Amino acid sequence: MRSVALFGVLSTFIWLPDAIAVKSHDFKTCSQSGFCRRGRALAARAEETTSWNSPYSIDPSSLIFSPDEALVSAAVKSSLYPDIKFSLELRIHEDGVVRVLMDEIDGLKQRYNEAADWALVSDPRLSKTINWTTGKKDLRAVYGDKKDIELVVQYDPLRVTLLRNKKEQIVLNGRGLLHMEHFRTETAKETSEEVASEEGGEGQEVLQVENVRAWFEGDTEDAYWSESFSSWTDSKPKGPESLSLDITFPNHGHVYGIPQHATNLSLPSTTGESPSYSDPFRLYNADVFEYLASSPMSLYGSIPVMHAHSADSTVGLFNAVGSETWIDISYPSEKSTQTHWISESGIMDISLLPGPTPEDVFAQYARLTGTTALPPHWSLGYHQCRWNYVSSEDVRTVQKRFDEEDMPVDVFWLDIEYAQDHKYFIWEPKTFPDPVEMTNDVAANARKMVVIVDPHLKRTSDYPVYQEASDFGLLVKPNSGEGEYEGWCWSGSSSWIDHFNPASWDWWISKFKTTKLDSGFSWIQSTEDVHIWNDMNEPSIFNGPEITMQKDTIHYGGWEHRDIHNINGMLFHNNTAAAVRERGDIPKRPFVLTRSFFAGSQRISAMWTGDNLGTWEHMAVGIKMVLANNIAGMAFAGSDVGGFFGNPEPEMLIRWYQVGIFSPFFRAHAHIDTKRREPFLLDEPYKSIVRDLLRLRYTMLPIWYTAFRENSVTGLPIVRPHYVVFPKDSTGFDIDDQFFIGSSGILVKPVTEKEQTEVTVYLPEDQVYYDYFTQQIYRGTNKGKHITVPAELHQVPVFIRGGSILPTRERPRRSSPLMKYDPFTLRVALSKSGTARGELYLDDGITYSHQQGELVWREFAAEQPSRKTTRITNRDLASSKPDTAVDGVDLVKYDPKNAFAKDIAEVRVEKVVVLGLSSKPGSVKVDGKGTELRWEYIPGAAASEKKDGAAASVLIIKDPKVLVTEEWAIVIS
Ligand code: NBV
Repeated sequence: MRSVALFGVLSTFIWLPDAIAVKSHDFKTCSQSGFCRRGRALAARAEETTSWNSPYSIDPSSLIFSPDEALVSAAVKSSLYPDIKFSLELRIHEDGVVRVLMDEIDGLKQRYNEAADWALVSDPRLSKTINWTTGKKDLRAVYGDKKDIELVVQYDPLRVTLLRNKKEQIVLNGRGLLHMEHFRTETAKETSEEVASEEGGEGQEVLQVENVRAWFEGDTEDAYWSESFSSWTDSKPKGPESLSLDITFPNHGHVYGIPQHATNLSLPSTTGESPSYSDPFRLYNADVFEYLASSPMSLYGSIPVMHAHSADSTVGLFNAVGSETWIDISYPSEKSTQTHWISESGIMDISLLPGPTPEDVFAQYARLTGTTALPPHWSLGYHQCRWNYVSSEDVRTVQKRFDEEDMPVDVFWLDIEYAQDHKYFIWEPKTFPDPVEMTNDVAANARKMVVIVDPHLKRTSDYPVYQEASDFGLLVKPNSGEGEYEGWCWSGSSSWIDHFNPASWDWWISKFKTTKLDSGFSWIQSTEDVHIWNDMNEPSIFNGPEITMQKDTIHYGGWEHRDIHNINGMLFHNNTAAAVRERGDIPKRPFVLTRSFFAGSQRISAMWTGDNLGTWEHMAVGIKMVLANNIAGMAFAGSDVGGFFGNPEPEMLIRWYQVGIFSPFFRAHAHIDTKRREPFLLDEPYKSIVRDLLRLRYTMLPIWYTAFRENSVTGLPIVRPHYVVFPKDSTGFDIDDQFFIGSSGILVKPVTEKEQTEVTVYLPEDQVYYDYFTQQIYRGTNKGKHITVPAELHQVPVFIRGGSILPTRERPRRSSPLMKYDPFTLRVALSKSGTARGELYLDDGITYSHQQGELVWREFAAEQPSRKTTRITNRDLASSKPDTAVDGVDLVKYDPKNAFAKDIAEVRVEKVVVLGLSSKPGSVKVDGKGTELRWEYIPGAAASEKKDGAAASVLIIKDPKVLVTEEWAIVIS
């Protein structure tokens, strides 16, 4: 066993900037993981053999169709093991998604089959319009509105192909790498050999079978029955049970997704020349100390969802698997992608998302696993964190300093040192003698606190949370299946709650109650203004293999940790979020930040990219990681601003704030050994630059919140890479350093390199783009175009796509709730043809009343009814889209005069700025009112202008006396 004390000391208190190095030896490579080795060896043998054929086939006589034909099942056999039975099931969903399930039947054991139960938001609705045609060689279904999708299930060898317009989109087992290792007994091989020699004549035949098996499976039983890594041995009581499957996209040259990895958005090949990408991408939630900025290694969370993209179409794939999974990617040509998925255990449960547009794929994935619940509005503000604010006085001082410097902030965070002996919930009385008063002082400025609750429970009887969990038998069990699993973490000797055990759910929820319970501990030392941070939930265990839990530990239902490892962190943060939501009289939206996550985590929590380094590379890769998480549905994402490790110089810190203000989740955080770096500590001019950046974030909160609403309904990402917005523009397919915010039309390219004074920005279309700050015009072309723009330290390149209307709130406030009644500014950025549109979504930002229709959702539009007239209108959107859901709840009760709308009835538009008018107007009036409005016109280029860098004309309409919640039209003529 490693030296626990030494690890603690090293990882906690020493950070050597010159010796940044991931401890690679702590984590397995594919060649150190038995099943990955076997999977890759299988692929290598297939590659070498021209006559390679998959041994798996369907018995056509076994096909059974459900009455409506949406579901078909069949018996599958492997020619290598004729006695072993497998089942295949295909389900076609209403939206065209195809779910492919395969399992071993009547095996010696049961494969883990509950991953989808945790990941899926509900039971998908099956199609009612499928008609299968059974042929001699295959089974086919043609479906879709245009009857352009075809699913072909070939019998022998088994192969599943999804086509659109006769073009192959996704092929399963096209390369014959499918291998579901059946359960066997350790002595099985010897027995067959014995039989062979005893039975003489038949011996030859048996040996031949053995040879064929060896040809397919290898002949060494490599790591079948136990496996060692470093000083640990995995007892593998179930023996081999891995699943290998090749998934090919014959007509798609780019794949994206499968977070979390520190890598490019367009995923690099893992089978090519690059020494950094010689291993497959790995999904095995892990606490990787000082992770590399470019690597296929695992990180804290896993979402097995992938997009495959070409200018023709986008398709997706969701693999509901909770065990360790490795994914090889190769690009046999510029236009095609091969992937090979190797999982340690679990059934096959793969959903093919037919697209054909990125929007469709997001919707299809959202129907499976859900969307981000609308978070509390304040959580889109700025979060100030550090390991650690050391006392309640420290918190008060930090708050005071923000206020003295007029810097907005919404949330102060407390890391593990608030807790006595790292017994979470229990305040250290010496440093935090008055937690409720402290929280109230923060709340007095309409701010919140977020406090960390890690999953390791100190094993001591004076810690009621541990003691209760132990008494109720809620803890994970060691491999014997008896007693309590014990490991080492911040709290020393610790145990972990088994959140797979339903009995733990209500109990965990009760721990967060802020009132006294009849029996048991509850957190009376907290208030409803305290929200929660779940860290270390991979789970991170200092003395465990790969810093996590032994795979043979036992969870509820007798499942091994190996089966559920990647799901484990999600259950913890989901139950925490339920607890935070339910602790008061009125359910309020919880904010829970999680480090570990899985498919479905988006429904309830935000994530961050863990312990990044204070380097430019990490700053840059953080953007790509946040984009990848957005692709995979986990949209409420961000990276530690400033870098967790290290002491960023002011230039780096400023650039990092420029990244942070454009991340869905915006938090500054720092390691305990770093120097204090709160923005108020900066010297001038840096301090003022950061103040302006913080204010810019707050100005744009309406845009962010509107993007969150859209994401919560459609699954469309909050930050969007180019291929999502311009799926036909192949130049954008590799771009991951600039992105759009929601549907707002904002394009951002943060600077992530030292000493930059200008940057190149790609404009993907023949449209005008306005510099957000200078209003200069840049004009893209149909083929796309690169422009170079200034990017001095105080400048972050932000553009408004012509045709957008941005609602902002420009009055500086201390925190976002204080902006509730502030007036709006509308920036109308006319398109080259003189039109524009934008949306604004608002609700109380705290409760669930929006699900009862208490909301305001407006559309602003600019049109040119005649050459000389521009009309800017505001109309209600919610009532014109009565079937539109928010948070998955239909707006059946929507009434434009709802309580929230009444509450903000007086909120007005204080300024309208129109960019790109072609000439000075003669008059500006509110339609139906005779009086001329106050306005000012600064002559400049029209939206149709093609000269880059020219300043656009700007019309500023001052206080037009129009309300946000009312219909009106402003006529410029
Ligand atoms: O709780 C301490 C840290 C936390 O600040 C950080 O954000 C987490 O990612 N935590 C990890 C544990 C130890 C890090 C070395």
